[in-house]
Amino acid sequence: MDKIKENRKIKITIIGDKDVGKTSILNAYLDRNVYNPATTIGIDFFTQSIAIEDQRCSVTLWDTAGAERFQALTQTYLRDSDIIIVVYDLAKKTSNIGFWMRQVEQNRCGIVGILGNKTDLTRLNTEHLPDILFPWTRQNWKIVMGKCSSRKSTSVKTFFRRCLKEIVKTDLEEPFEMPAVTFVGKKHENRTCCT
Ligand SMILES: Nc1nc2c(ncn2[C@@H]2O[C@H](COP(=O)(O)OP(=O)(O)OP(=O)(O)O)[C@@H](O)[C@H]2O)c(=O)[nH]1
Ligand SMILES: [Mg+2]
Repeated sequence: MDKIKENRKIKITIIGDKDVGKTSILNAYLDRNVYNPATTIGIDFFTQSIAIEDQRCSVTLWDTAGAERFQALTQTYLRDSDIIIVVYDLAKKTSNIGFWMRQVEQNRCGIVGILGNKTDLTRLNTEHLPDILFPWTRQNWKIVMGKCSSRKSTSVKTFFRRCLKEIVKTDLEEPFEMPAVTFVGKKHENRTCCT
């Protein structure tokens, strides 16, 4: 229970194709009113202090660039992430989630968020995501799925909160331990299989 009072450090990294809205989502989450951000070059980061349940959390948010030439750099920032959020564009026919999940699987992280952005536009994506995600569902992580629009900051905040709650919940889960086996009863010394 002492854990609850500590300041929990949480690293969130946001990835996905260029222009899906990663920076816009972070701007919405942090209440920064930037509507058309410049394309991300390399990497950006922001920090935030937030309370989830009774747990105080210092959150570092890493915003990566979707452009292909930055993919090696993005991979290095995925390391040690507690939460990786894969963003895709609901206004595009295909999501490219398979590609990003292959980047995710090379890292250990507790929570993977799959976030469809641009709900304010006409939805063109008709993919059945559970089928796409099926190869990864047996991994040792939790998948949190949701949709948002960076134009509607509450939708973004709700999704991030869901992911953060999962982390705090996981922290509180006691590790499973096999109970020590003790045999109670009379000792049968010199017993053989036939006696
Ligand atoms: N309609 C609408 N447009 C959005 C939304 N989110 C982002 N956009 C627009 O999509 C474009 C790309 O947004 P960014 O946030 O720069 O995308 P990004 O994923 O960070 O792109 P890179 O940094 O290049 O990887 C911009 O013109 C945004 O204004 C949304 O929810 N709705
Ligand atoms: Mg960006």
